[in-house]
Amino acid sequence: MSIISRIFGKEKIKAATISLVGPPKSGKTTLVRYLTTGEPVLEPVPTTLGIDVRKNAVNISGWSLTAIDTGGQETYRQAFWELSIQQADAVIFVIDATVRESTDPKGFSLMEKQFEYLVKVMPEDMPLLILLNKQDLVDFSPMNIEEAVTVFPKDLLHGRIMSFVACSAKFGQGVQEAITWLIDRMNE
Ligand SMILES: Nc1nc2c(ncn2[C@@H]2O[C@H](COP(=O)(O)OP(=O)(O)OP(=O)(O)O)[C@@H](O)[C@H]2O)c(=O)[nH]1
Ligand SMILES: [Mg+2]
Repeated sequence: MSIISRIFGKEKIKAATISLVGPPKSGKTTLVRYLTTGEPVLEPVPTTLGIDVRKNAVNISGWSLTAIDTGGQETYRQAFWELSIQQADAVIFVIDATVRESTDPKGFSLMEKQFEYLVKVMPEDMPLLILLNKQDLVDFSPMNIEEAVTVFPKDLLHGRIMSFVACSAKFGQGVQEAITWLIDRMNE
């Protein structure tokens, strides 16, 4: 991992870059907004057109984390995901946990296809966090971790440094757990 350590005055701050990828409208930009403001994101955010490499940095537990927010549409996947991952120390794959094969077959198969692409282009030793987002939409019984484990092919996850976290980027539930997992991997 290419973690950069910098010295700011006497305090040592470690910096890392996190690539956010995943299907369109899964909540990547909402997550960035929640992380940078610490407030619920009640208004919809604009669709990401391409890649957003503005310095979306947050300081947590001695780390300065910069998010690269990547558009989820297929054209942006083809153009930017690999580039986004190449700049990163870890990847978060954000999914809308209410999208199931039975209720939204198109959305589900896009997610599967994009995940297969992701594991092809990301290094095997790069930490991968799969976020099961939109847990606040309880009326849709969003996928929990138990179900997600059956959805993601085991052979694609085998040997990877990875985890699932259920969250709501909109309200922040589970976000702390997600970031803690990533920081723990960085500290290793
Ligand atoms: N209920 C709920 N809605 C969410 C959550 N996260 C995102 N959304 C909504 O989902 C929609 C899409 O969110 P974005 O953050 O723009 O999704 P994205 O993954 O960045 O989408 P692209 O930029 O197109 O790839 C918006 O209307 C958000 O308000 C969540 O945790 N819960
Ligand atoms: Mg976006």
